[in-house]
Amino acid sequence: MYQLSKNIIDIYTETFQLFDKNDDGHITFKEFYTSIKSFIDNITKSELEILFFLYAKNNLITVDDFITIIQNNINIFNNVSELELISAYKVFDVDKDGFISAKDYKIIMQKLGDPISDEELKNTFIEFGLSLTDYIDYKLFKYLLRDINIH
Ligand SMILES: [Ca+2]
Ligand SMILES: [Ca+2]
Repeated sequence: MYQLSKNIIDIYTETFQLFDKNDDGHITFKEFYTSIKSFIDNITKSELEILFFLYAKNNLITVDDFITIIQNNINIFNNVSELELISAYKVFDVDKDGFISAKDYKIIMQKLGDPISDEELKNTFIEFGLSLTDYIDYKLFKYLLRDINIH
């Protein structure tokens, strides 16, 4: 059910779109810095500047550059799997209220090309130990994905 491996590019693309605050298809250093800082407190501005300027063309990062950065520099971030999990969690939380509702979950499965019916949605939530009015919080999300290899 969690076919993140074949959809990882989609997830990175969605993450890129979160970074791209003004939706112009490019990430500026300011957007890059603000977004990465929201994931990782202890990364310094100069570390991010180096990363940015290594990959940026004309001081901008495209979605392809962004995917390359994540894939090539995954170990720059101390806790990369956490970064990926948080990115994925933010993508799943479609309405950005901090929790993944049944509605969010259904929308994201459709976006990922694996649409589920209301019945399947209900059964999935039951498998998670939840009812349809419950939310998947970050802790549960992490637990659910703990054995999934997302590379
Ligand atoms: Ca932008
Ligand atoms: Ca939500």
